[in-house]
Amino acid sequence: MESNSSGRRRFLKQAAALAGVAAGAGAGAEWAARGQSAKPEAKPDAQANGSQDHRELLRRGARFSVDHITYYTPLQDYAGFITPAQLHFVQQHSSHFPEIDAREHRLTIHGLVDRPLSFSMDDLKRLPSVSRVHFLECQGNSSAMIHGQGNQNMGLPVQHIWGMTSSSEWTGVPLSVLLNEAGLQKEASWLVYEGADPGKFSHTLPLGKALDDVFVAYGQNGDPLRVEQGYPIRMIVPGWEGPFSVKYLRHIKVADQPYHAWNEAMNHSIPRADVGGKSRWYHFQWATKSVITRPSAGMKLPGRGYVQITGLAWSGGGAISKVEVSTDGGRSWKEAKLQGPVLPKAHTRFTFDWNWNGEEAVLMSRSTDDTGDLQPSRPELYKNWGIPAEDAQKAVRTTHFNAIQPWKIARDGSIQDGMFG
Ligand SMILES: Nc1nc2c(c(=O)[nH]1)N[C@H]1C(S)=C(S)[C@@H](COP(=O)(O)O)O[C@H]1N2
Ligand SMILES: [Mo]
Repeated sequence: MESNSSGRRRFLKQAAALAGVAAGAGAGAEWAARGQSAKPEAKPDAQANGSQDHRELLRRGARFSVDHITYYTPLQDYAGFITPAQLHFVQQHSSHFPEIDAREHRLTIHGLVDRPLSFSMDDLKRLPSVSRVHFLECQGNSSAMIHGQGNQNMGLPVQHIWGMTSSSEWTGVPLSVLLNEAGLQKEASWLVYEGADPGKFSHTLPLGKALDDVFVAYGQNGDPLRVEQGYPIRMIVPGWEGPFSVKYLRHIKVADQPYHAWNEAMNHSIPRADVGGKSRWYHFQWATKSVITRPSAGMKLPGRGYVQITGLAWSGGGAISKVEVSTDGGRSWKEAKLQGPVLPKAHTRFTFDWNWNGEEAVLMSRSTDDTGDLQPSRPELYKNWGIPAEDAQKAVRTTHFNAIQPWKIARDGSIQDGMFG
């Protein structure tokens, strides 16, 4: 035990050093290269159950590579605060989606428990359930790299910049119910859990969050989960970065320390100037964000006059309490209307009445959540993160990005991404 744990510490130190080197040598470049190797005309085997129109919308932004499948939600093309399931974004770290026979699928709970357990889908559906609306968001969504100069996404619609977030009503069993069934031992303090996809996508979670509001979902907007969203079951970790919500969930191990699965320690670590260029592994909860989805980049205003501005706001910390809109690049702000229901850790729709006078304009939204957290501008965010001013124009790989999004409107009504000038 003694030698094991010191061995583990040694391993962690080496892993830390490696993560630092890998990130310094350009984990961002690797990410970008993946994007460039994309073949948007390719089609996955598992297909959305949507209409032809919906499929067309998704295909526009799809990216595929040997180890990665990405679909972006067309945020500009739906109303309300629930993302139609067939438009949900997809971030899959394997070449294809697993085809799982739900009748055979089992979820096991083992490790520091009194009774290791194995649940069938029928077992899970017999247990007390909850239905809750929550957003999911990839840790890389809307990041500086996506906006960066020379990046292929530059000037494309909001879908390609902000479309790695979606909101659904998820139904499932609270994880606390399952863990209580298994009986937690007193050293239990962390979970590590694994999906049944080819890459065995795994993640770590502190027990406090697991017992708070996490659940194992089998329903999405009243239907079974889509294959792309983790059929037959996935973890839902409300308000936290996407990778915590492991799809195709099959094993949960209760442990007394965090694990550092590949995607946590390597793939999803980021170098941070404010901690001396070291890599930071965990980011947990999303801060508050908002974005105007209409009008937005790639669209054209038909002429001066009335325009409804609309968008989405959310926070991993709670419910949205206020959204403000600026039409003059942040010089003045006015409060937008929130379309109910306004739910914690869920997208909230806002609207704002505007009369365009035909002159150049810069539209922005900024959200405040019920903990008082205010969405920062990009310079404010970089200041918080200790990113030097001379680097601020560079497309640094800053995941967990929540800066205010400017949309620049020209006199002819055309609209562009104004994040970098
Ligand atoms: N099993 C499994 N779970 C996973 C992933 C994966 O590749 N495999 N991707 C993670 C990441 S990085 C994100 S952002 C979310 C995306 O969920 P979605 O594909 O349902 O939108 O799932 C997470 N859970
Ligand atoms: Mo992600």
